[in-house]
Formats: sequence, C-alpha cells, structure tokens
Amino acid sequence: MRLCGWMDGWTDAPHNLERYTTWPMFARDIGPDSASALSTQNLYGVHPFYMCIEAEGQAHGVFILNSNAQEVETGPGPHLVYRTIGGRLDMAFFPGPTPEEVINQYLQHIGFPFLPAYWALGYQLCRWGYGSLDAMKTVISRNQALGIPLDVPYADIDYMNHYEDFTEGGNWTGFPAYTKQLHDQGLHLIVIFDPAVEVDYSSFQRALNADASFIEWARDDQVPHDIQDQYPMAKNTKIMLGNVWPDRNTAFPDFLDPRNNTDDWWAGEFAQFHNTLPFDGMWIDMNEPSNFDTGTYSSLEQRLANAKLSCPISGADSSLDVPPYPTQAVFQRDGEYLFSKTLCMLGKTAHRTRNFYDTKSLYGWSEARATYKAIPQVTGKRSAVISRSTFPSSGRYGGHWLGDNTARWEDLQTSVIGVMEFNMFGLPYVGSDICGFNGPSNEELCLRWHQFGAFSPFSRDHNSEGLPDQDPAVWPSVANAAKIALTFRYYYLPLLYSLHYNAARYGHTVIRPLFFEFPGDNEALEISEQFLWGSALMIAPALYPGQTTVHAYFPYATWYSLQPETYGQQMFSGFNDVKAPLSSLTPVFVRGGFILPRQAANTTTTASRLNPFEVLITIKKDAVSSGELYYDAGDDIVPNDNIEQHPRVHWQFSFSTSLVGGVFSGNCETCSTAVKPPTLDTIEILGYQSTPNFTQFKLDGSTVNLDMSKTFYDASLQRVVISSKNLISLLALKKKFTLSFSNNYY
Ligand code: MIG
Repeated sequence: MRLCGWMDGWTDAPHNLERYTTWPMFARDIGPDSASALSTQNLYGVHPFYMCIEAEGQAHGVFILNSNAQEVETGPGPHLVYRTIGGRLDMAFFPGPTPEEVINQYLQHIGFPFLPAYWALGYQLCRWGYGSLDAMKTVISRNQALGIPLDVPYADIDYMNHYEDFTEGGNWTGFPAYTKQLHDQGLHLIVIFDPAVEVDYSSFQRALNADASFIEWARDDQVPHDIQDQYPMAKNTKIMLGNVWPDRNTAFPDFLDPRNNTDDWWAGEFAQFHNTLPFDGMWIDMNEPSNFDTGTYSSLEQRLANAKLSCPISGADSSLDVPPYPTQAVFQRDGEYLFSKTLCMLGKTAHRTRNFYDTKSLYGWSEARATYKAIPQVTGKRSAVISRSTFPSSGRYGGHWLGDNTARWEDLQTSVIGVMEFNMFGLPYVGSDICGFNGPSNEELCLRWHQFGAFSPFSRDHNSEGLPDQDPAVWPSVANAAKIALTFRYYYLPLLYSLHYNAARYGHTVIRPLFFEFPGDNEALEISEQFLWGSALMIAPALYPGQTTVHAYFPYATWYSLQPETYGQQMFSGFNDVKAPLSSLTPVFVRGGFILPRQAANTTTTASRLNPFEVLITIKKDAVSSGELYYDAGDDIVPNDNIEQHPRVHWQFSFSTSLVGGVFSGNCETCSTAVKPPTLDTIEILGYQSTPNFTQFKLDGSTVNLDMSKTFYDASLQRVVISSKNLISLLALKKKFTLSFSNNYY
C-alpha cells in the first residue's frame, strides 16, 4: 500500500508504512529541511488529505476538514491514527479508483483551481535584497539582453518604505515609470505584500476608519497597555500587536471577518497603491501568520520588558496557549509553544467570534481569498496570487511557491515531490525557488534547477537577502541552459495553459506523478524524480551533482524523445539511461497517442501567444491520437469564476491513420466569436510509417497548397512535418475541420 499527501513538506515519497511516523500539521513559518533523512516538520500550509494506493493500483482518498493543530501517525499494518485538539471532524472519502479520479473527486469537494493569467506561465525573476530599483533594472536587462524568455520581474519587501505595505522606499524612485516600461515590453510585475501592517501609518488608520478587524485579545485586561498606548491609533483597541518586518509594532488583519470590512479595506489599499505602482500580481508572504520572537510571560514586569508579543503560559488565560496536549508540532522543538513564531492562541478572529487557536491554519487561506477577490477592482484583469500558507481550497484563489528552500541538491530533488504534492492538493500553480533561496547557489546546481524549474507551472528564480546573484546571466552556461529550457517551455505553453484550463474547469492535475497515468505499474509508484505535464509529456530532470545521464523509467507505452540529440526516436519501455547534457535540453519525452498544441517561442508570452499554432501528433500503434487546445484573451477576468460563461475557444483534436493515409480533425467544443486565436499552420507527426503525398492534402475537401520549404517526411525517423501559412482557421465560426491525406502509392 502506498500513501501520498497529508502535509506541506512531505519528502518521504512514498510514505514508509513499516515505520511509526507522526506528521504534525499546524501552519508554520519554516522552510523545508530536505537534507535530513526524514523531516516530519510541517511547513507553511496544512492539507489534511491523503491518497492511498492499494496493491492492484486502486486508489482512494480521505479528507478531514479540520483547522486546529492536528497530527497523523502512520505505521505498520498499515495503520493510521488521527488526532486533533479542537474543532470538528468533517470527513470525506473519495473512491477513485484511479489516482487522477481521487484528486478530481477531492477537488469537486473543495473547489477547482483558479485559471492563472497566461503571462503568469512565463518565466519569473525575483530576489530579496535588490536594495534599489537600479539593481533590479540591471539584473532584468542583462537577462533580456541574452534572449532569455522572461515575463515577470518581482520586487520583494525591500521596495517598501521601511517594510510598510502599500508604500515605496527611497531607493525605488522611478519604480512606477519602470513598471510602465516593462508593460510596454509586454512584461508584468509582481510585488510582495505582507499581511501585518504597522499601527502608526495611513493604511492602518484607513482600516480603523473602515471598521476593518484585526486579530484581537479576548479582553481588555489582557492588552499590554504600556506598549499599546504608545500608538495613538491602536490605543483604545484590543488589537494584538506583534512584530514582523516593519520598524514598529504591527497588527494582523482579520480576513475571516464575515462582514467583509477587512476584505474591502484590503482591496481598497491595493487599489489605491495600484494607482501609484501599476503592479499586475500579488505575492503574499508571512501569512501563517508569522510573528517574530513571540515570547512568554509569567509576570507583568517580564511582559513589559520589550515591545514583543508575549502569551500567557500559566493561569486561567493559558488554556488555549498551553493545552493539555499541544501536538507534535510543539514537541518537535524544545521550549516551544503553539504560539511560537505566531500570535497567541487566545486571540480572537472572525470578528471576535472565534479563537485564533481554531483558525490559525486558515490565515493564509483567508488572506489569499481576500487578495483574489480584490483583483477586479485593482487591476481589472486576470492575475496570479502566490501565497505561502495554504489550506484545502486555497487553489481557488492562488498558487504557491514551496518556500524558503536552500541551494542544495537535496532541495532540488524534493522540489519535484513538492510540485506533484501541491497538484494533489488542488494548487497546480506551484514551483520551488529556482537555484535555491537560502545559502549561495552555484553554477551546476543553478543550471540543473533551471532545467527542472522550466517545467514547474510556477517558474521563478528567487534568492535570499545578502547572497550572491543567481539570475541566469551570472553564468554563461546557466544562461544557455535556461534559455534552451525556457524556450522549450514557451513553445509548449499552449499545452500548459490547456492543462490549467482542465484544472480550472474540470478539477484535474496539471503536473502528475507517473503512477497517475500508469496506476497498475508498481515501478511507476516508486518514481519521485520524474513527472508528467498532463498525460503525455514526461520530464526526467537531472537532480544530482556531476550527473551526465538520467536513469529514467519509461512505463509501458510508446515514448518519443524530444531532446534535440535524439529527437523523434522511440524509447524502450523500462529503465533507460538517457543523456542529460548541461548544454542542451532536459530529458523530455512524449507519449504516443496524443496531440500537443504549441506555438513558437518569443522572449515574452505576450509575443509568443500571437504566433501561429502548431500541433505535435504522436502515433501509438493502432490507436487514434487525441488532444486539445484552449485559448482565450489570456488576461481577462473569469466572471464569478464561471469558466462556462467565459469567452474562449476549446478545440478537441483527433488523428487517425491507416495504410491508406491519415485524417486530422478538429471539433470546437466551445467556441466564442469574441476570441480570435491565431491559425494552425504546422502539423508534426512522430511515428508515421508511410510517405504522405504532399500534393493531395485536403482540408474539408479542398486541396491545400503546402509550403514545401517547410514540409517533409523523414523516413528514418518516421517523422512528418507539414506547414502552410494560415492552414487551418481556429476561429469560432469554423466549429469543425477535417484535414485528410493519402500516402504515396495509394
Ligand atoms: O522573513 O520577503 O518566504 O520568499 O524573500 C522572510 C522576504 C520573509 C520569506 C519568503 C521569502 C521572501 C522573504 N520572506
């Protein structure tokens, strides 16, 4: 039996059920510990969901909706013990029987993922500690100069004035003008926002004016007035003050306030700031929520010794902060409490109706919801929100980066698991910090991480403060490899976008472990270093230092190589050693029986999505190949998340072949005349065994003139490419087409 899921930060893939292991779940500001043999610490989010695969490959899932500190113990038998220290038990079972069906059933229960803006599928370049706009400009332009595809520059907390949300710092004069320049080049900007706001500036004052709520103490006599009263704005409130990045004390917005006051104020702040800095997406961090140096007090003197938040550990008020059994989340670390690195459990949320003890793990989820809801009035366009803390159904509102990893090979390896895991959690828009966040990166690691990261739905290089630069342009070899990997990504973005559409509309995964497609294959169950884009594209990245080949597993199927050196060649099933050059494309393979949409790459998605479409058809013996293409405006809002009513074209393609010839047909499943997709100009077929008669191609009965400078048949590779300008219209009015041809000698 195999078990997947349960928590944020699962690195034991699949879970070892011969050993007793306890997995605590309580949202926490802590980065992955990938170098230990086994780390059971929970990271930023909480996902009380697991999937189990039984011997015959039958899968089922179990979800326990509970937001308290909780834990699960797995062990021999196999058995599983679930413990929670509060709230309710609302359990749901998903019968599968395939792994993809389990996830589909789970997502029908919790909600389908949002559809990211098309530009958000482009490559993103970030770091903490640019320190100034000039430094940011230098890094962005040196990568652009090398022709590296790049859609989204970022600014981290150092763009703010003293880390106050909705402000700009002194070294960032000209940021709005630069943003306009980026927009003119077809790029988009994402900037960071932390939830906690300093309690002595205009944003906080506006919150009070709007009667927005913040997490509060339960009673006035718990408020440390010596601290509180230093702030005229916070003075006569019970708001629980903490300390995060801003210079002075901060308050934590209560996004669970059912009256919407908090959400409305939050949206208003974004909108007002957007008038100054026209950012395109929001990166929300620190939302476990994280608080620095939360201490304890047992006497009043102690409590007032500094401006840090202290929580009671004795007396009647300590029952929530020091419960009889605080779970392994606390026991894992010496001298800790439930409130360590966060707020006091006795705090009040949901407009004074609930205890923070019960809702802490919902904080990031509620902030993501509020931030997502703000988008129509902020940018008025589709966007992408990236949240650090997540909970079941967070995927409806945003995506996730895997947090503060370290520039180590182990962290690259566990990134593959993390990306697959969050696809099971309904957050397919996910990726790790490319090249590693903590610690200095190095050339080989950063190169391999780009080769892998180019295949994460969320693809972003990010680095911590004070560390050497690690953008691709730093090393010529990394720039070269990143350009190759990202150019491939951009070529296949119509496929990735179509997969996100399938996630948003039907509740499917985008990234899949091999066993999702081959559930009866015991070998596939063990593979945690390869993955698929949907059903057909398999990536087998190099994840170890000094590696020159990947010992890749090919489940029983037809596989064709897409690596330039072996392009179009068929791979044997089973394990193969495939070359993984530093100077070429990551090992990528395509499964026979599919049709993949693609579009020539440019250095931005804004440009590439205007290029003519192509399809790659892969033949599987005696079978019809099929695939699809989703296209829309790319950045228009999906009203009420109702994708059914959203203007789009969604084509289903099929290709069948016989000794006589081939038939490629398209059927527009949903066609809106408001959407104007480019034409489909090029068709490539891998595994085609005869020579097509290029003078006899018929589109809906009429002969087509192929561009013979681009049309050919390669008999040794069994590869066909046909091309013609404006070959097939994908406009709505067409609804259907059939392109048929015969082979020579027929
Ligand atoms: O306490 O904003 O995970 O991506 O660069 C650190 C600074 C705060 C943690 C995030 C990281 C980000 C950093 N933040």
